[in-house]
Amino acid sequence: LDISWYTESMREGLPVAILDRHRLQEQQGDPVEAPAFLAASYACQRNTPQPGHNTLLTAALSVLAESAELNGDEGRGLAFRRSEGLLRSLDRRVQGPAELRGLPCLGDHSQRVIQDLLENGVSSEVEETKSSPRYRAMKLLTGIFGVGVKTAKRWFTEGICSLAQLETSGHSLNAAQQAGIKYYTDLNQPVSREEADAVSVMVEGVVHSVLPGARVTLAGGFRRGKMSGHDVDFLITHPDEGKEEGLIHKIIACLESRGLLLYQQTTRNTYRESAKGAGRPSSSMDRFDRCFSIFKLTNDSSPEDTRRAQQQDPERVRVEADQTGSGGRPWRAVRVDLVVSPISQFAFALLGWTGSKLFEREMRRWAVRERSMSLSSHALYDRNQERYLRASSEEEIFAHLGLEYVSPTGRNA
Ligand code: DCT
Ligand code: MG
Repeated sequence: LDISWYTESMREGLPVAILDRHRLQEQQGDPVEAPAFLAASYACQRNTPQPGHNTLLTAALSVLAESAELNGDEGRGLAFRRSEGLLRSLDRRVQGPAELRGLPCLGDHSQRVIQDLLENGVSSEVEETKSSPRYRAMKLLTGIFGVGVKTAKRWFTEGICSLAQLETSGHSLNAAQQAGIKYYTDLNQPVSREEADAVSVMVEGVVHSVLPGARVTLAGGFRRGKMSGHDVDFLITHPDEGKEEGLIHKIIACLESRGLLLYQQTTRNTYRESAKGAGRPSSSMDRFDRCFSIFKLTNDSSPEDTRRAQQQDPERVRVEADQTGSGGRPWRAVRVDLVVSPISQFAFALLGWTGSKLFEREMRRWAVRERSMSLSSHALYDRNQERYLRASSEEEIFAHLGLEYVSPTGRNA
């Protein structure tokens, strides 16, 4: 098998053609050295389960990607994320570097790291990164809700490496950052699947009480089958277009009246279809009515308990949520994102909010480069036909893009 041709074809996204050629060569009796793995070049063409069969490699590449992202080096971060995504999609454990020959997405740097890991079980670069003061400080500072890379970088340059140093620095913090400091420990502890289910019951109870018939869908990592996450993402809609208008404010008011919110910041929908078509494919996810919030989740709120409590007496949930108390307090803070979409955009919103970030990014890249289309979490625009393509399910969006459907649990690139 001609590896350079194979790699080239993968880059073009033609795995089927390769398999055909492979079959043809076999029929003609050519000696064929079967590659150890076959993988298409775009993450959205692959099935990527969680956590995959190569967690030693993917965890290491994820550290390097994160370190690059924390340095503000997006390009380098993306290269490591692509390698990480490719390795997670492989259907068995990689035995040695030779098996990776010809695979797409693996740059020289990633390959060196992988070789180190496969040969020595550890990569000195990854270990050095993890223990570097800069990486540790940037991780700590961006771990504060409301603090992005730019702010953290500025603080780090001023010598701030800890929460204590930040607090004595005299910097004035905005409301989000103040909440971020207040609930720092809770918000940096992963949210479990069970906690996400308990939050789902709370959100469903509130949404249905303010707008019967509205639909609540768990999105983000939990929809992809992850067992833990940094937050819980919900997408909310109503089958009658227009009924969802103003819904976010009613939800927030109800959550607040029940004492379930520790912090919330709501942003208004600013999305309008343009007659001239979608502009640059947008990666910004903030054009829906959206609420970034911190929920107060009581310790005993298993999904069943919460459901029963709400059915019997919604007030009980409120009263319990009010029992604060330092140390051994009966609740924890959990990050929750609520997004409201009109039903006409729901399939796009669901696709966008299910992720992973790399999967979404690759889908948008595929759309532009391979189909001359712009995909966002609001719409799909065909630049050749100069019109929007409608879809009422994720399956239809994949079909418009000429992609084989990948179920949410396969989108963990
Ligand atoms: N998203 C995206 N691009 C971004 C941010 C988010 O496409 N820049 C999408 C993909 C996932 C979804 O929004 C929710 O975002 P997160 O909660 O950050 O991601 P997650 O996959 O749910 O990760 P976690 O499990 O850690 O919450
Ligand atoms: Mg999430």
